[in-house]
Amino acid sequence: MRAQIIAGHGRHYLADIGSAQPLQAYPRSKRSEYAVGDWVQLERASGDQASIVALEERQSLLYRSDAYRQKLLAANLTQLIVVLATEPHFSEDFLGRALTAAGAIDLPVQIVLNKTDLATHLASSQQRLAYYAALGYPVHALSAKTEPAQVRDLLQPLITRHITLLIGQSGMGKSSLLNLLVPDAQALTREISTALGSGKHTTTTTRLYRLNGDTALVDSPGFQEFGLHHLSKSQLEHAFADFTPYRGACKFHNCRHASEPGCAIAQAVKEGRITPQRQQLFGLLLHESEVQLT
Ligand SMILES: Nc1nc2c(ncn2[C@@H]2O[C@H](COP(=O)(O)OP(=O)(O)O)[C@@H](O)[C@H]2O)c(=O)[nH]1
Ligand SMILES: [Mg+2]
Ligand SMILES: [Zn+2]
Repeated sequence: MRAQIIAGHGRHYLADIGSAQPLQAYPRSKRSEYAVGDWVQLERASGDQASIVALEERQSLLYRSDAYRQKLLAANLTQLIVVLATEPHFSEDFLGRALTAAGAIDLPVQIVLNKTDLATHLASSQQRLAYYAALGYPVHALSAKTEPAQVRDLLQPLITRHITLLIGQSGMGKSSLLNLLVPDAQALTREISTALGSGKHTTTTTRLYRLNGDTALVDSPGFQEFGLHHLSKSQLEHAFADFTPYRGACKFHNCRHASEPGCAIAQAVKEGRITPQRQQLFGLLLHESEVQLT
């Protein structure tokens, strides 16, 4: 029977088979790891228990990694929404890493700037995002708290017929947006936590909420480290949209775009066309990609 993984906790997964109650699903092989969003084949054991016997080919897989291992974020996504806020101050390092992870697998990204009602840092936040808007990332400024109806009207068409991952540092408003878009999200969240026995770990679990047949939202927990050790230099270059106009323009073909003579990226930074933060992030990510301890 075909099912979709909607949550997981250790080696214990919840699989949606379309009917009311998801099944408790366990991998057959010790080594298998599944991501929320994966389509699998189940064999029912007893009651609501099932074994996962096969994994369907993934259309996409988003993950982060440190030097030791990969951490699957979600599979079969068609879009990423990065949720930022005017307060607390959002990290451009986090935003850049999310854009890079998505860009490396050609996953479209939308940026949401939440909490526009907190006016003190609104203008500066929008200014920080203007650079990304100019790169072609759609930026939507909104307030989940004070304008829920407008937010629903704005986001609903953007997520329809998409499998969208909401990603962001904690406190930015992911759950608030989810609650606006998924009417029974809180009840569903409780059901999932109960079914997984992960009550204490609700904030560390990624969950998929199906809105209808071809629309779903995936809520992810905030996490501290967004490592991208798995990306190669050429994948990084591919994911940096602001580097694209300068491809092949550096003097040395193996240029690291730091301080080499004749670097077209360094020149663009000097002329104010690329921000120094983006050049620094590239250097950091390139360094990570070279630290392979496995
Ligand atoms: N002022 C203001 N607060 C908001 C807004 N959206 C969410 N919050 C608050 O920000 C905090 C974090 O929101 P939450 O949705 O839990 O963020 P998450 O950690 O990203 O899931 C909560 O106290 C929310 O009530 C907003 O538009 N304006
Ligand atoms: Mg949350
Ligand atoms: Zn260069």
